[in-house]
Amino acid sequence: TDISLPADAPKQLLPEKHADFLLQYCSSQDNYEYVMTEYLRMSGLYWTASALDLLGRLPDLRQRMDAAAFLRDCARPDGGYGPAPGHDSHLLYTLSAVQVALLFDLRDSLDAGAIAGFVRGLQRPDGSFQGDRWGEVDTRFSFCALAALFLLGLGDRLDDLVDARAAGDFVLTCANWDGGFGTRPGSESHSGQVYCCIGALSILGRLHELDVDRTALWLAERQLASGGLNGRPEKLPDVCYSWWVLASLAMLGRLSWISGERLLRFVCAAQDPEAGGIADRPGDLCDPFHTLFGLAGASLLRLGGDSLKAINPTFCLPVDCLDRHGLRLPLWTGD
Ligand code: 3PZ
Ligand code: ZN
Repeated sequence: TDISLPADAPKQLLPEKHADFLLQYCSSQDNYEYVMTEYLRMSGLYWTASALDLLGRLPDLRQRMDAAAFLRDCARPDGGYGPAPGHDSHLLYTLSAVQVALLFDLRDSLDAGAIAGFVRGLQRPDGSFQGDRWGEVDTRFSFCALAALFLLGLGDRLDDLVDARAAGDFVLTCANWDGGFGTRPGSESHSGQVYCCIGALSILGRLHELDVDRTALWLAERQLASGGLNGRPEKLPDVCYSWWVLASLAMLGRLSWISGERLLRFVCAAQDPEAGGIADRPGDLCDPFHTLFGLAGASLLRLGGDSLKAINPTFCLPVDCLDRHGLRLPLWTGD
């Protein structure tokens, strides 16, 4: 289950094209209703802004929109954030809101205490997190909870705010025999879930408790002949998995376990050379989500020349953005 790259597909990264695509995307009504559809608009803004920042073009977006007003309108009385004004809060959009605030230098306008209270209220006795008051549990939410607290500058107070020990223990019980991780104990391994679990453990400083080589091997096996990576065995390659897998390997100090050149060729082939943007795979429709994760992957590989800023693998934010806010997570070398 793989694809072959079209012979006429682009072979170079086209950064200026992607900036045009992202800026254009936000101003087109049709697109706005598709991905920037209300139920995920806060995340859509994060994908777009983070990608533009990697390209050095965030000021263009800053000029066109009032991020401070949008954040204010999406804040909820429970301390969390919804995807758009009037929608319920959820950990997914709360993390996106904190990421947006950092990108736009609006951290001081957030009520860190209220957000921390919202996050704390979603932890369960076994250490897991539910995404909202309705109660679905998923390792994605463990990552969102810990990442939001860390990005608020509360990294050294995690133990006072939540049960950090139990949070890490829960994530570790979601490890599978194959080296991957699932949504809950015993569920099937998936690249996106592996990223969330490794990200959570990286924030907690507990990566050394993993069988690192077993996990890195499962991740490395995601690369197919096309150069692309899949989310689990027998599935098609997809550009967004280049991020989930690559960032996980970077956090484990095992980036060299896949071929960066072949992956970059796959990502380049998924670009639209006319309108800009990156799709899940060559020939498909481009969107800001795959554009961000394609660029972020290329940034981690350091093969795109000087056109991309360096990215932090745990938070998918430019390193200079984290530096500016004094946020530092010691990078683990994997041994
Ligand atoms: C996409 N979401 O549920 S979604 C997402 N997918 O909100 C955003 N790779 O229309 C965009 N597939 C495009 N712009 C797709 C985010 C999904 C992931 C779907 C997808 C990605 C292949 C089919 C889940 C972080 C946050 C959310 C997700 C993953 C990671 C869709 C479908 C789903 C969604 C949005 C639009 C096809 C963009
Ligand atoms: Zn995808």
